[in-house]
Amino acid sequence: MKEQSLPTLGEFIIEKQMDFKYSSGEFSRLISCIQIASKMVNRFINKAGITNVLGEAGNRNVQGEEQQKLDVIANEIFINALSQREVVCGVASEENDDFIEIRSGANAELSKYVVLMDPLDGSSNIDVNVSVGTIFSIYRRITPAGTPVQLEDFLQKGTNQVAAGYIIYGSSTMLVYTTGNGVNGFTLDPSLGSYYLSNPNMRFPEDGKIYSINEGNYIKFPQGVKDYIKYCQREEENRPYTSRYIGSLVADFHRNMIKGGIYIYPSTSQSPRGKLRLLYECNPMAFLTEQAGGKASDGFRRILDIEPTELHQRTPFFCGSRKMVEKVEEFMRNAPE
Ligand code: AHM
Ligand code: MG
Repeated sequence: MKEQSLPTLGEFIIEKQMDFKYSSGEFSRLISCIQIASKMVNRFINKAGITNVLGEAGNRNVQGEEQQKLDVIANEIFINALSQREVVCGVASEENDDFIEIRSGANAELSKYVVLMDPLDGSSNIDVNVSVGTIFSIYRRITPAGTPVQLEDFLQKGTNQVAAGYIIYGSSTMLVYTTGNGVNGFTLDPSLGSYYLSNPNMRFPEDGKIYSINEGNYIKFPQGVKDYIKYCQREEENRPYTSRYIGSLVADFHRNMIKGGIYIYPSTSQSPRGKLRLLYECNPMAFLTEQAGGKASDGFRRILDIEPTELHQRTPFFCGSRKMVEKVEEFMRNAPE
């Protein structure tokens, strides 16, 4: 079979940079840096079963969750790559209580970008050879360049994002990102070590037939979500829908974007604000969703409009094909208190 000669991610970044007359190349370096770190993480994940990197690391993160060894490794790889290359002035991560100020070299304080990330999402799937992912969100700092980065630089509304994306470590590894001009997906050719533009201009189908939710929690869901699940299961028109839940947000999202579907992690009676974190899980996924023609909400309002107050803040999350999200919002609105 003749191989296609697709553009590499590196070529794509250079081409896009040339669209901006006064671009300094700083943003391009930042995306390149994420690309390199993702390949290092990919290498660890691919060899996980034969090296001693599976299992728990023996400590808990700020949200009280047990850290896996690979959570810690991925976190270190991304933070080191970003700080050593001096492409950002600060990083916030799911795995660190506080944001990290980066000012290791002469130019570092001049960087205008901050990154928020979940270095390895889908922790429960790490040890069992099921897809996991990295999620990242990029903002321009608000405080002046050259001064130490502040919490307010990270607590920005999702609408302020300059770029967002994810890496899915799946049956193949892909990097998918947006800078606000649509969503593009790149597949890693492991033999060449390069990402190639395999999925240009990715779009959510307007409607879909897949719903992704942890139904084991059914009894704790709000009435609107319970009603929507029953709607999905009813034999009517093009239903029942298919239920697919991997338990890795990135993987469930990726499949739904390609095939059409909805991902839901609602509030529960035990966790009224849901499980997923606004700043480095929901906002980047919401930005990608909207850029791909889908919709992302907390059941009532747009995710990207939420004014954050805490670094590790949680929110209920409904995202995917536009018509499906609108339907569940209708159930949420009409549900009795
Ligand atoms: P994590 O950041 O600790 O991995 O948690 C986030 C993950 C998502 O990827 C996934 O969709 C969800 O948690 C699964 O949670 P649950 O096991 O409660 O269904
Ligand atoms: Mg996570």
